Amino acid sequence: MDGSPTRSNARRDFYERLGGLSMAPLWESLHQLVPPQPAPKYVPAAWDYDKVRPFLMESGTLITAKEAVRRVLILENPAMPGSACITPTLYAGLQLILPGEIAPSHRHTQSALRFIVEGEGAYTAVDGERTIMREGDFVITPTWTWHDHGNDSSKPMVWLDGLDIPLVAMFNAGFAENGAEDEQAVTAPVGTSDARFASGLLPVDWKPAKQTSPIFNYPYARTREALAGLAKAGPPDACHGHKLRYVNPASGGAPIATMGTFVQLLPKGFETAPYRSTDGAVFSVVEGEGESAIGDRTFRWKKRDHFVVPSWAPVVHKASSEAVLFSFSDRPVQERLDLWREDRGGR
Ligand code: GTQ
Repeated sequence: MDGSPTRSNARRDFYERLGGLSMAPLWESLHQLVPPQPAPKYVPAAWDYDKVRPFLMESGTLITAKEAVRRVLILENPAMPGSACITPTLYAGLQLILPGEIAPSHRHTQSALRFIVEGEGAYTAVDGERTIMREGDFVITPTWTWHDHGNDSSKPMVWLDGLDIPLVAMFNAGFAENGAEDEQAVTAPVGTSDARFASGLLPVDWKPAKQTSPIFNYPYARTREALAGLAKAGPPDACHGHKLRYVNPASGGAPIATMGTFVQLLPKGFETAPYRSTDGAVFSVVEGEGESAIGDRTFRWKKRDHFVVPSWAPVVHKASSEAVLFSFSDRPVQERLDLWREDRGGR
């Protein structure tokens, strides 16, 4: 009887009538709903900066930063067209600000990170304090903080925007508002947060109000020094090379509650052991050249290129010159939910 045409016709008829009640049979989708291991519906992909940059510059001739509010070209996962997602939980884009331009003040519940790809001297203001940005700086715009960007330098500035837009959308927890003025009032001198929070010291009676870091610029000069020191101090990790995570000094956790950020130094000629983890990650190449095998694809990369590694896809990085990679993922969220797993292949 099982599998007979009569039986399958009866089932189809049953499903159809059941659908009328907004119900469905679990047994037809159980395997997909509870997979034996992650089976992401998005794919590895890479963006070559030599191909991307002309489009960025062309966008600068078509719309001003002010009119666009944020003049950004979204890095969209090729398997999720129209979604504005690079992974199902993360958004990434490349933002351009030309000399003299302003991206007006607004705030939203989505948190943002900036990783500076090209240029020097533009600022981001966060809740009344500006920071001047340089290549390789990692800057955060925590949830619900006022932020505007401006470029007082003589060159275009490009940075990688990483936001938790898809996560916030999944929770339907998005709120946003525009500032009364394009540029918010400056209420603290440049360097205030750095002086108060970035030296392994905290103001004596200061208590954190939220999970996000009180430091909002992690300058590359310091990051690079830490990586160089780490490389001198001991051998590279088999799977990661010399890898560090950015940290909120007040909590030991990630600087942003929803996104983890990482930076790793790969010595010249180093090849990482195959590694996978449940957090899909977006990479920005800061220095050097090499290639990454991600699942069954291999991408060559150099300074300013970007690529995405899906959840649970095995990855092997090979550096043909000494290389530095910045990356971000939803790892802190997965850790909070006791979901995060890695597979070091026994290393
Ligand atoms: O700078 O506020 O790439 O709100 C996307 C949404 C940047 C920003 C993006 C945003 C921003």
